[in-house]
Amino acid sequence: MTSEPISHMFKLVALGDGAVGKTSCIKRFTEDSFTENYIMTIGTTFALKTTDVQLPEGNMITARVVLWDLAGQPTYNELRRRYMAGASMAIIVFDVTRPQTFLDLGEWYTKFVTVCPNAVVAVVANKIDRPDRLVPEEAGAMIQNWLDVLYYETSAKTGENVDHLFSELIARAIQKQQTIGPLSSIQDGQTAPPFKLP
Ligand SMILES: Nc1nc2c(ncn2[C@@H]2O[C@H](COP(=O)(O)OP(=O)(O)OP(=O)(O)O)[C@@H](O)[C@H]2O)c(=O)[nH]1
Ligand SMILES: [Mg+2]
Repeated sequence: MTSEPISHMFKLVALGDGAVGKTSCIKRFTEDSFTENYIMTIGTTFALKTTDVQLPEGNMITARVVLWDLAGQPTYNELRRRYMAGASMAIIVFDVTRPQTFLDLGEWYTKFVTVCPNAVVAVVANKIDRPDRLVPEEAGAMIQNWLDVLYYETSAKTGENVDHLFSELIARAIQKQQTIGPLSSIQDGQTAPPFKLP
């Protein structure tokens, strides 16, 4: 097992409806903390995280990730499109206690892959600690059949699965970059079919 110097810089964007837990997932991953109070993200913020990632062949790589946290409220649509450009990863988060946030996933996915067709996408079912869950786990299997995405169930509150989600996503982005070259060289606006081809 070898460790390479920091040579990988990635942009990750967090997408999904308002109050689903985008900021909370990022905060859990970057600071290992959680706040019960809802403080709506205004416009956009970002965080940095340097993390060691194990690739499938066993190599450890140190990746530096810039995590863009974009407000989920609809007012920021135009801003969001501009900030998605150049991302090699996205998490699209929904709240398992609010089915509408699940139904909106397809729209978020389409918006993202239109701007970043070669990025790696993870759908994140968040707030699984809540007893009033309405969207079942089976919905995740459906999403994976429909869309070309990874799927994770998380709780930013307890921390369940959050590190796992980000480290797998980053490992996939590194693998993809090794296969097709730097994702940032892909032109913005290039389109791809938003759904899996048969
Ligand atoms: N129980 C529980 N509450 C959570 C979880 N994740 C987030 N929350 C709560 O849900 C609310 C919204 O979380 P945020 O992280 O601010 O949501 P957001 O998606 O960033 O919202 P916008 O910035 O408005 O787009 C806050 O009150 C959080 O404390 C979770 O996993 N479990
Ligand atoms: Mg937020």
